[in-house]
Amino acid sequence: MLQDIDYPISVQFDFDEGAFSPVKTRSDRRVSDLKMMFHDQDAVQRALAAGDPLVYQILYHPFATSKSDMALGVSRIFPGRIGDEYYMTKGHIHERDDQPEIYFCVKGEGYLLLQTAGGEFRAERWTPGTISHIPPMWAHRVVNTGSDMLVFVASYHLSAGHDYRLIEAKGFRQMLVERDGKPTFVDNGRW
Ligand code: M6P
Ligand code: ZN
Repeated sequence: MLQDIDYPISVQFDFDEGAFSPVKTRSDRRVSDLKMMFHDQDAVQRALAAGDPLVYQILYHPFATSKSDMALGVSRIFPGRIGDEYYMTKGHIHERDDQPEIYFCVKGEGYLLLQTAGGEFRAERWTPGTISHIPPMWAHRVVNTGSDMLVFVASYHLSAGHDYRLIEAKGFRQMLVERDGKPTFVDNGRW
């Protein structure tokens, strides 16, 4: 039923900008919003004192109708590190255990980290054009290991829900840190 659709049906993505318009909401995530996610807490304090830099932005648009509701998200992760650890999203698992997600890397380079509640871990290397399916019950986080912005498009069901507790408690099994100028996986001591 056309009259049930929350217009617009389409938004326009600008590949140079790494953003679409119109945007329903934009959220800024700063170091203060994910300070417990980084392993080097002294470096977190230095970053906060230096102005609490922006780590990533989420552009969001719900496509809601009376019968279905998909969400479109575009995340823009700035290049940078806290200490030796690269900027990344907080990471979450869906509240609904039957809900997957599609992530599409359009700009930049990095890794998608996936992990189950039991601690099974996977990492997928991302370059522009990589499209990843996130299965239900796998937590997901994206890490920007490049020197430019990493931009990815996300599509998921509005009812999926975000649960941050698992990742806030222990993080992912492995962290991405810079060693000799290169992104390197190291074990996370909290596991
Ligand atoms: C994608 C989607 C969003 C998510 C965002 C940032 O756009 O998965 O649902 O909010 O990435 O990820 P996080 O919420 O883990 O910080
Ligand atoms: Zn998700």
